[in-house]
Amino acid sequence: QAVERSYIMIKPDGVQRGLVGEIITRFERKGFSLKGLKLFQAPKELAEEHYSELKERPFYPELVKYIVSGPVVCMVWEGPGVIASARKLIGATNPLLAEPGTIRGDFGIQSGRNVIHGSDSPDNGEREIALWFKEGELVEWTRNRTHMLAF
Ligand code: DAT
Ligand code: MG
Repeated sequence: QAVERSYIMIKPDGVQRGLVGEIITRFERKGFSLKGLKLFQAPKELAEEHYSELKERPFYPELVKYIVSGPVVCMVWEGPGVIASARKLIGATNPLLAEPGTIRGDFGIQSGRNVIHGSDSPDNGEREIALWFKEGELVEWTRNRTHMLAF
């Protein structure tokens, strides 16, 4: 599995509900490496750009309002296959349909308040990381995997 980076963001409802620690714990214990982390109040233009692919959807204006309604936690997680794996940890877009055991399945009931974002492809991951993080905000380090991996 190729080493990838995913842009993971705890949305304002996740922050307000006190789920930050719980969510970080799930990525940490899975074994991925945290490369960037910040609490951030997004400006409207950034939220619009982040979701620009959804511009024509009826829920787009509400979605942008929701993302800027309070601080978000921006993260970069790195590891083999992290894009697909993170989406599994996160669960389906609609929390009502998301499996129990996933973040959305455990903590939500509405698509419009689904707690967390995760990149859907390596290319989008890099696009989103460049959008949300400035040069110098990411830390280059290697997690010691001696006790985690068989090689
Ligand atoms: P995901 O976040 O699972 O990648 P997406 O990229 O299709 O889902 O949509 C981005 C966000 O837009 C999603 O997290 C919540 C919101 N959204 C999507 N579909 C919606 C809908 N039918 N009603 C309200 N919000 C929706
Ligand atoms: Mg998406």
